[in-house]
Amino acid sequence: MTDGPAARAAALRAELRQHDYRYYVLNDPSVPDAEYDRLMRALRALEAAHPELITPDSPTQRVAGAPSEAFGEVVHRIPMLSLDNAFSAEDVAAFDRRIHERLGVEGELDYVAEPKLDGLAISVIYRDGALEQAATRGDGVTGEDVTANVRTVRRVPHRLSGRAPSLLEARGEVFMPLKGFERMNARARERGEKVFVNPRNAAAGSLRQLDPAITAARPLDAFFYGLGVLEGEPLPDGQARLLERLRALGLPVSPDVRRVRGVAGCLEYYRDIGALRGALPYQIDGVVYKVNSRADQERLGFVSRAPRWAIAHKFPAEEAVTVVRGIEFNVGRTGALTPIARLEPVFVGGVTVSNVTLHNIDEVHHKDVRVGDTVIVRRAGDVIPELVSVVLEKRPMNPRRPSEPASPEVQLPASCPVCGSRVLRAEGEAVARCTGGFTCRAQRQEALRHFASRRALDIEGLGDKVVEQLVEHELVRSPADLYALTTEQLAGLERMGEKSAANLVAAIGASRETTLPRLLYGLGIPDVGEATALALARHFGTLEALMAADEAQIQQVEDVGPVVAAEVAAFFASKDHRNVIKVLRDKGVRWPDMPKAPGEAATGTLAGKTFVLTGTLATMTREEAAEALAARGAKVAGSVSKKTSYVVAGSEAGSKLARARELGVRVLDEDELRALLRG
Ligand code: 5U1
Repeated sequence: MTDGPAARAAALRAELRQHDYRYYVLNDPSVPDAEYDRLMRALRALEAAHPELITPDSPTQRVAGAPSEAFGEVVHRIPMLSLDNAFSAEDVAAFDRRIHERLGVEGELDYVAEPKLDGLAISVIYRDGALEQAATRGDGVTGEDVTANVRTVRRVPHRLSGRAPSLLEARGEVFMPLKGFERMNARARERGEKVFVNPRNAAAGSLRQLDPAITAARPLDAFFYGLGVLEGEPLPDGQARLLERLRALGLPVSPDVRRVRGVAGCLEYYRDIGALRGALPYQIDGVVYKVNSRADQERLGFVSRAPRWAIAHKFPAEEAVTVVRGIEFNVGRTGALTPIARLEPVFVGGVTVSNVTLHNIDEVHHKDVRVGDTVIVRRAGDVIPELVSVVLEKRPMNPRRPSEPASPEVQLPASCPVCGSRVLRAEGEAVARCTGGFTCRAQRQEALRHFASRRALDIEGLGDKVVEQLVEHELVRSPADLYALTTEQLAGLERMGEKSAANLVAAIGASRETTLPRLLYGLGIPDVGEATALALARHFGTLEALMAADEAQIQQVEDVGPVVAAEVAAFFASKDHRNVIKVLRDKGVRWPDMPKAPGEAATGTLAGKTFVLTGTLATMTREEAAEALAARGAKVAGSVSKKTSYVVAGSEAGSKLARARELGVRVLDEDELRALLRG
């Protein structure tokens, strides 16, 4: 179907208006900002190509956000502007070039760089030092009177400090700090109430409450960064001085603003704040650069609704909209079935995402994800992409019964999609498992992959593709079969030459000399990670002693509870598993006995060191990192104190990172952690 430009413009306008209404009036947007920006760009491009199609009420022609009729109206003495956006270093360079050209100056310019808070813009008027009125931006010309609500925001002073000007209109942003946002949503979830999709909407929804008592109960905060009107004292000569003055008057100003020089200084700030973003206590979506000199600002002036002397440099969008093409179930090493949404590939957070895990069937039902749904996908920093929510308005409906969705609710399969064995879900457990055990190809594959992994038997060259083929051609059924493989058999596999086959046989051979903790970890006993494997090995000293132990004896091991003890006992009770161990031995796999040393002080390269892990690591889970550290004798603690030796900070690290900085505790990134683990 090829709609004409007029029809396309009308459709885009209708969709943008609908989004404006949900965003500005209901504080409940159904799509991320990036999607809104995309629609707006499409409409702008269409209007640029067909100027006859521009209508005065087109969303491209005004600042969205008509004030709600529920509040009194405030006409701003000076319109509240918005900012143009830069999305790349080139955009920033072009902004700086335009300024040089307009001012007719050369050399590096003096800028003030500030975090761009993801909140709600407000104007606050103080007369003779007393808070008189607060208003939202609204459409930039007329806002809503939210004085009673802003009075409840603790950091916004009711009286200014020191000698106050006769009239001050300060402009800034009301926002909800992340901790408060999470706490508020957790409480709402407990009570079965509606949760906010992000801190910005939570801030907007909280400030635009008709009952100020509700606003007062919400954890709001504010930072100020601009000026509307100032009477009774001279205007500061630039942005840096303005911020100093606002601070001196007792208004909160972001502690993260910085004076920078030229494009290079701006971009350095962008990188620094970007790296710190996950550790900041509030959400930001970019940074703002402002020409510092007020005289220069005045000469530069404004264009339509934005100043020429300032620009927002946005971070890459962390949320995007895409479509679910299918929902499949992956079978893992322990048989756990994990629903995976296959997506129309989408670029988000700097990478293309085609799959997201939905964790378990409860999560699928909770989010009510169905095939064909339009969904919001999020990838923040290096965090694994997640499916945030379904855009229900876009759900395809059954053409014959329009009140019913076209796709049915996703059901847990009754049988394993790989081997056809029965799928069981134990009472009270979120996870459903294939009961096929080693007869299931998927489980065999995952078990082999795990057995060969670096922290288990460490067989170099036994990658996913090789494992897949070994299982498919039935060359290997259990890890013990690996030790009977010949160069000829391996050379017959796809993409495997004589040389790599010989190398792999050699690597398998070399893995025969191993340790008891590595073997125990590599066997893939459910819930036994590296640290538990080490504790079991230390406690029992030999595999025979562990295999002879009952649940009660296994529970004697430090940090082993009844659930893990039951898993370990059940694993060794299995005839198949005992046989695998026997064949491993027969094929020459050796592990020296461990010195039995219950209660002995930890040994290892990191003995005596205390680590705290925070944020998300890119190449391992926090549990894996903790196990690897424990296996090297380190202690892993939950909170940072002066006694902490290192804090390992992944992306989105929060208060623990801030605390480490406060106490001067050494902070490691993931590469440094890996180096320590190796060393
Ligand atoms: N930090 C900051 N955010 N922000 C938003 N400064 C800033 N300035 C703005 C806006 C809309 O506008 C003025 C430059 C007009």
